[in-house]
Amino acid sequence: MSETLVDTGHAETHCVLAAKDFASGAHPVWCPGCGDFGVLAALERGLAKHGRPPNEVVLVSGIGCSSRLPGYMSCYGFHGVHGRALAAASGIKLARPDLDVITVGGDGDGYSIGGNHFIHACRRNVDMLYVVMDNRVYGMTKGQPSATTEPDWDCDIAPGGIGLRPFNPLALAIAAGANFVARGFSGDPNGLADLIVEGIRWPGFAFIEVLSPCVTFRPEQTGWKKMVRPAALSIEQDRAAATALVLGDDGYSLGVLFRGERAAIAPALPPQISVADIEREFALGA
Ligand SMILES: Cc1ncc(C[n+]2csc(CCOP(=O)(O)OP(=O)(O)O)c2C)c(N)n1
Ligand code: SF4
Repeated sequence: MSETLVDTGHAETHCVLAAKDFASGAHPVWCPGCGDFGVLAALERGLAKHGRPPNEVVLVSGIGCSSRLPGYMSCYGFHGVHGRALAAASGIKLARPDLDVITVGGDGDGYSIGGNHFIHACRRNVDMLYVVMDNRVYGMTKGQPSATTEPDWDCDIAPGGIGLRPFNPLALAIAAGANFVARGFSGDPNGLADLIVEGIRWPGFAFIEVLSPCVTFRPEQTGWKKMVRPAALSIEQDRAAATALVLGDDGYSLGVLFRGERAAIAPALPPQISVADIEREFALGA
């Protein structure tokens, strides 16, 4: 791996990398055919293309099949509690703005139990990337409806469907203040890798909603490959127009749907503090 230093305000290393440099070697326990395999491949390819070495990247997740992903990659990782990944990621980015921080997880983790944190992460606009593997179901706990499940999806826990309107994560992200909003598909790992590179580099909170089928509890989602298509339009700056665009969309348009330029929270590196400094601060009688 050859290295060059580029001037980005922080000391950032840029290298020639391959996707395999980000593979941990651990074999995923996901069901054969799970969409999350495609997202893993896209992250490995995207990070290699982005060019920062594994020791300058942190992957953060909550709980769920999709949230296992950091264990399958070679870089720093934080596997937290259910629905609280974005809080941990924000703290990591504020303490270490020199690192690239990427949060990954599922729709249950990010939109149901973590819905409040999602909205406020968009509002705070901390400079990081959030990738949600949306399969419109809680896969890990065997198939309960989530915040994005269709109202008429019939399952054991809700015969005939839950009858509730699913929420639209892209509209929510744009309205709450995210700076970059895109949709990808696990069946197109190269297209998703490009979105990941752009999302990492875009200043502020970047959100990529990924259609990632759960072949075990939602086998009909394998049909998504026939429904997805490139988005006809992408909106810059105008949040009202972008919200109207994503609300009017059928949910299968892929690509960057919105780019904004709200001021991002991207603090300078805090001063280095040693353990001795902290001990002095707390010394009794000092
Ligand atoms: C506080 C808490 N509540 C509930 C659970 C049980 N639980 C584990 S994973 C999960 C849902 C995961 O769904 P999703 O984020 O969509 O991920 P998927 O498994 O579909 O990838 C739930 C409810 C938990 N671990 N912690
Ligand atoms: S249960 Fe669904 S989400 Fe979980 S690994 Fe299997 S296919 Fe993937």
